[in-house]
Amino acid sequence: MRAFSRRSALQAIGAFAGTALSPRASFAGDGLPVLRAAPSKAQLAPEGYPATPVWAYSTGAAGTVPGPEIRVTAGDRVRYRLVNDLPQPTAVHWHGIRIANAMDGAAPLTQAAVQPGGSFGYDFVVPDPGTYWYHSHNRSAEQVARGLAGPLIVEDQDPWLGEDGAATREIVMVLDDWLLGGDARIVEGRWDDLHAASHNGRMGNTVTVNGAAYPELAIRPKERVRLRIINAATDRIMPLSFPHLSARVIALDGHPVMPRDVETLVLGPAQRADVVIDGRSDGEARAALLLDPGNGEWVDIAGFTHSGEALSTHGPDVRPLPAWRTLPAPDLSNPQHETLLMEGGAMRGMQEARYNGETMGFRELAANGVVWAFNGAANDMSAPMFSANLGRTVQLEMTNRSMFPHAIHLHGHHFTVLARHGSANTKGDVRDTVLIGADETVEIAFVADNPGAWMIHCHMLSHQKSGMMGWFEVA
Ligand SMILES: [Cu+2]
Repeated sequence: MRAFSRRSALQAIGAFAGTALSPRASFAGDGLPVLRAAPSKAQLAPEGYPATPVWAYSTGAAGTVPGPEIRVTAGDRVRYRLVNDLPQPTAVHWHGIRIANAMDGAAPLTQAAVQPGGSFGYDFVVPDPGTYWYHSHNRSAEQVARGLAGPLIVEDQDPWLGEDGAATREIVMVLDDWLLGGDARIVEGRWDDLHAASHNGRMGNTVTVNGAAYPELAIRPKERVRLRIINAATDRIMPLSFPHLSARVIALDGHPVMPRDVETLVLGPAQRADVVIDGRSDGEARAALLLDPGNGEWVDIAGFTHSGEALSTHGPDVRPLPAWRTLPAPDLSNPQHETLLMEGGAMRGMQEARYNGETMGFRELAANGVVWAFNGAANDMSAPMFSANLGRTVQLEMTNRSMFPHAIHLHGHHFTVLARHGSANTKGDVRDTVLIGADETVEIAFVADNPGAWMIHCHMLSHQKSGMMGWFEVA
């Protein structure tokens, strides 16, 4: 999968450049800080290759990939005026935030996409701490692939960093997957590739961490660090491994879990994990972050280079994150039962499905760019898949009858995984995006406590585009 080889120049410690809110932030006429979406350039491939033309967010200076880090504290308001300087309509979705419906950015359901030259004011409160991200939610298979994504970090009101057993420092790691040609330009003209869409989606050939290929991150021996890892890829599932670093997961999709050892961390598109690592104590100078590109051959996508004095401020146990106090527990005594059936894709195509109000056969669907369906309908936005009364617990059984995994994302809510299904899920985990393997069924439950029209879709954006999208209503 590697288009570009690691070069020794990149091994230098400090090659990594983090993102931060620009001190030169600009403001719109209404006083909102500007979040601009515009063409830009980024050095995605190793030095020596040309910079890649991208579409990127900025809050003042030139656009970067990933977009500028937005960092707030739980309970804070986030306010931005999205200014669209792209050649296409766009909208921003604040992924995983249990947000007011009108601010969800899920075009065309919760707002009309913002036309080129236009703008839209986002103003919302973030209720829950955790690791989130923001990204384009219009033509997102193309717009996210072009770079429109950035980290959104919500700090807890209660302290954790620096406490007994916690980390002393954190590193945000936005992982992405780019399909680049030999000139380091994003491969064009394949946005409607039905072959890719009916398989695992549009796979890249260059994995970046914070917009750089093969960065080296500096840590100290024994140093305990919290990694906030975000899979911003459009379609790539990322199995990750952290040999020699005693990795333990402390949160998934922003929500705390009891710290647990992790050998292989599988992050589907849009999923996040907070992972505590301890720097090596064996005198070795480097540890790798490894990724399995799908063939079982683990590749080195970033390094942790150890230098300086050992920093041992902790025992073996990891301090759990403070619990959320904001999420109602599902009432499973009398839930509203709903089902989601996923069908289609290569090797097990659909006989027929409803699309645009018509029942179509396989060939006609494909001619319309459709190869997947939810409950027998493809991208049906005419009516909700189900409606729940405000405050009702919904128990949703999701069955994947296809040969490919899917990363199902519910907007506006976090849900509890009710049972262990497949290798990727653990009973009781609270998430906003769940991986469902081929021929697996996953049951989740959530309290429908957020009124509005909420999208539910596969976050493999090639799948979303080609049929795996719908919505549910809370009223
Ligand atoms: Cu999918």
